[in-house]
Amino acid sequence: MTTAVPTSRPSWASPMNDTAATIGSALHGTAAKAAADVALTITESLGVPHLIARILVARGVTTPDEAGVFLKPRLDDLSDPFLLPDMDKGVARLIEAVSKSEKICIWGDYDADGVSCLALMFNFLKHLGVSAAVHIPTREEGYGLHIEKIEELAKDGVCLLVSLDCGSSNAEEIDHARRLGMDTIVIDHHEIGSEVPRAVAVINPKRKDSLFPTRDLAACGVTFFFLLGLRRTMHAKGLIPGHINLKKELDLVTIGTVGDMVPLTGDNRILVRHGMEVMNQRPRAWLRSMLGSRVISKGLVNEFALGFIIIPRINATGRVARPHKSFDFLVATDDQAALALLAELQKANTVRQQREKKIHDEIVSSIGTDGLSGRKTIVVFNEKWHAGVLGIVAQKLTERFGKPAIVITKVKDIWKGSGRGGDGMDLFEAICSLSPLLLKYGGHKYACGISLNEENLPAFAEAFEKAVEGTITGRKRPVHVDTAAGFDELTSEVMDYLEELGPFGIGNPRPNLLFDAAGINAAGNGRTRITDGSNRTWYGFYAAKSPFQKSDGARIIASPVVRMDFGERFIHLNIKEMVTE
Ligand SMILES: [Mn+2]
Repeated sequence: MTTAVPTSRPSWASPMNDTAATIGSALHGTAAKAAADVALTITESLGVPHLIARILVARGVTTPDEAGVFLKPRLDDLSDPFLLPDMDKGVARLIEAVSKSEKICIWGDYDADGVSCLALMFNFLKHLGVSAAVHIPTREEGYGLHIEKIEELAKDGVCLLVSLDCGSSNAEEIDHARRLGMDTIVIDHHEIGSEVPRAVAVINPKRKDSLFPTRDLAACGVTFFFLLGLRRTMHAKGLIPGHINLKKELDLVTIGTVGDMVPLTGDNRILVRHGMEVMNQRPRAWLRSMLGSRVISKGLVNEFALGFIIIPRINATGRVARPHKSFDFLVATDDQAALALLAELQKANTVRQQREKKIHDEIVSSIGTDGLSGRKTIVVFNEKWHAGVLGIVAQKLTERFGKPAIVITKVKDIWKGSGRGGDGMDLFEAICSLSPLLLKYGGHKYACGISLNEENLPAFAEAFEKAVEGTITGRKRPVHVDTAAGFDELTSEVMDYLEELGPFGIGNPRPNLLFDAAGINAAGNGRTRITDGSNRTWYGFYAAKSPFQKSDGARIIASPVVRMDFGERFIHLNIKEMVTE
């Protein structure tokens, strides 16, 4: 019962392309009447403004109870960890390893989600007096479990391997580990085939037999639920003296959850909401270093700080240096150590930006400013490009030219590429249809990774162009609208309530409202002046590519935000779409 179309990127990220608006409601007749009734009941029983109630209904809320949970989600509202498959087996095996003092290795991934999982698990084991070995493969080694390293770990006497944010597609490696006397617990969230690896436990909400309500957890979410289950079981058995505080670990869960771009709904929203609170109230050493050195300028940790400052820095070490630095940073307990590690992260981030810019500029100058105007796709390759930044470069090309882009480089003897798709097409579907030309491939609707042999490069570029030509619908992603609203509904109280609908991001974008404006004018400096029916003036910002015509009346889709100007609160309208016909 929602008219909202989730965006593929956070609502606070770069402005969306000008798109055809879906104005008006998809709800008609009895459905619309039912929605209006629910909104009224929510307003009456909770005393929330009617506009807020309508937005809640647009986001799938059907009762006042659900509305209450949405506005004030408690950690107690999190799903039961034991609804995840194999949870009991995984918990039992880890407890056995701890009680027998077995050597444990935790194996992760080099991105923000992978590193956060490791930090979560490491911190918990440290509480239990266990010092686990930590392995993070570099990009050169490649994602996932590897036979060579597993053999090395076996020689070192590791009995239990905990595979975090990876492992779901490593059946062979896990079999090999078992033959060497090493058990494996997989804690992951990647798609998993019908053949589940024969590990002691494969804890993954995407398993077909999973009963867990939130299918789209990031791996750090799965890890957090594992730790909740582990803590509960250890308490019941009297194995933990005192209390282990897991709430303070929610900063890590937030980094991985936002970093992996999973929808901020259900359990994810609860985790990130409380994670933001934890970060603002009790920043740990890693965050104190960022606040103290003004990498985050104000003392305000929000969606913007996460998406544009924190996560890119955590990711940068895995792209251009050693991912271990980010892990060390996140588990640091000493302020001096955190500060020194921050300097390394900052350096990695600068290098990352430089490499990205160099490749991007090179591509743009080679394909021309029109982005190969005759073609629907951009496929470019060069053996000198650095593999760690290809995805970001592809993203920028897609945003700039509005075409799916795949950027490919040579790693050892094979060519590896990273792609981003555009509106109105399914990138993964297009790639699947080209599998005969590829060695490996993976991804989803908007992003993919591929590897192929050199001789197939030109054929792949041609075949990709054809595949996309066939699938592209030409339909642009519509701007979502939660509900129509009146200007007189934009009160200070409503603005406070709007923030309670956050944290905003993928799956939970900032509300967009449809207004009837009496007049619209350009007001200089990119600002737009809007006059409402009562002749009041509002200001907004319209990030359109083409300037709009002055108009005596228009419907606008806008997201209201509070801005501080000269110490005063102003309601500012971020205009997403203008409908002037
Ligand atoms: Mn992940």
